Amino acid sequence: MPTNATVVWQETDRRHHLHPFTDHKALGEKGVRIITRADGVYLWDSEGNSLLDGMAGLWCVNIGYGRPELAQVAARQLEELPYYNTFFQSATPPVIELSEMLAEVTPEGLNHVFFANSGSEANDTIAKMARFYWNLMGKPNKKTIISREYAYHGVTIAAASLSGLTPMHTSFDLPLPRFDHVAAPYWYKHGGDSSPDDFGIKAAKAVEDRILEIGADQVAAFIGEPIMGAGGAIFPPATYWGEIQRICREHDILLIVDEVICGFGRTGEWFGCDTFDIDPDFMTMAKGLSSGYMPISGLMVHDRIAEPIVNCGELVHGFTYSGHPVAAAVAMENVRILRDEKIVETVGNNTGPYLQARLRELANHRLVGEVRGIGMIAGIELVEDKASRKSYDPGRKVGQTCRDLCTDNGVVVRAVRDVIVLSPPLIISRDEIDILVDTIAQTLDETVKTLSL
Ligand code: PXG
Repeated sequence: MPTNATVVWQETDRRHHLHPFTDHKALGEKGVRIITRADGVYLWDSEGNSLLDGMAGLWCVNIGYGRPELAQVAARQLEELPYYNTFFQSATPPVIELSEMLAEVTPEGLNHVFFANSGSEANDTIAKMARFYWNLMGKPNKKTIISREYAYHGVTIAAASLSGLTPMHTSFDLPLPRFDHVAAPYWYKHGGDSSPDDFGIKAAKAVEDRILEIGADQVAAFIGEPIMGAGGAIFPPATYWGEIQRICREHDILLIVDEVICGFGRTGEWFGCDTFDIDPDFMTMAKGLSSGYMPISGLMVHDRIAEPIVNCGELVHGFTYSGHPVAAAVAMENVRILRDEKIVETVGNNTGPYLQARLRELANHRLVGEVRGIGMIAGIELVEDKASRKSYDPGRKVGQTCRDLCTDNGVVVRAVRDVIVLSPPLIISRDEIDILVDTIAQTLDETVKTLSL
């Protein structure tokens, strides 16, 4: 039986709280899980159960929970200057210093940053900036942004239009005009008999074909996550990004890289752009920028396109909390910890390869079609038939069942369709990785039994 406090919270939540991406009727019947505290890679719920957080919250708590330095920095900033804005020729020290720090850690040429509060706001801002840029360049017809199926770029009206997950469109009559989508570089599902390298080239060619179909003079930009996260941990073949970059340059199309998940160490390098050798015009960052301790996001702008934006009059855009000083101070401390404690390097050459090697042991399990991943991000695709890569009927809810059993066994993972997705805090130790992987292995067996597969 749940405790009294849990029951009261659940009842109050049911009465008053609307949740994101939630079937409220189903939640009301089940009762919400209430997380009350966290430390390192562990969460505790209101019933005192501990859970190893294999998702770092929502792909964001890169430095792990409970770092007192971030709380102290926030408290100091709240006392000294809790708020001032960055409009009307003003700024605050944390936002200025964070801007410099971000120019240093991001790839060369990305030297200007605009701040927002969420990944969605940052991507909406980029959609506007791309329009602004081409208007300034005297090419006002260049307005279409090409994105991909399975993409997740957020939920505001432009970001949801950029996203390629169809359920996000149907409820809201989206996408807006001039947001277009092409096939994703999802080799396991769509690669057929092609080698991954050949398929990477083919998937990039789909972008070029669409550009030619629409007319390059109509296309503003292409946007992509280096590794697709919420769409199911989809890893591009090695040939993909180089070809995408060549195509964008050749057709004079801006290249936007959404690093909301990959950024700040998740791949074992600072950014997905470092992992895949991408030289973008815009880069979106959020989540790992503050390890989720405060809401903050940003978009980095390359020198080559900042020039007209900086020199051509007013940028008529901004949020009350663009560059919030407390969020900026916390983000700076977070980036300092990632840098000084060499957390990204540890993921790159120690714990990341260890996690990936341990996960590959699951590849022989009869449910597992593919294990894919790098650094601290991975997907385990569950299939009915390994040889033909055939998926289970979605009605059987194989992924969801496995995820729920993982939670019962003390480990939080995501299920996207039948892909079990992992994105643990970057500070996870080898012993904790063993617990995570061993629990998933055991749960795969339980999934087979529970569903009589
Ligand atoms: N870009 C990417 C690549 C993301 O993953 C966003 C933009 C939007 O960020 P905000 O801060 O507006 O949420 C995201 C967010 C999931 C899940 O279920 C993933 C995200 C958000 C919520 C849930 O995997 N990613």
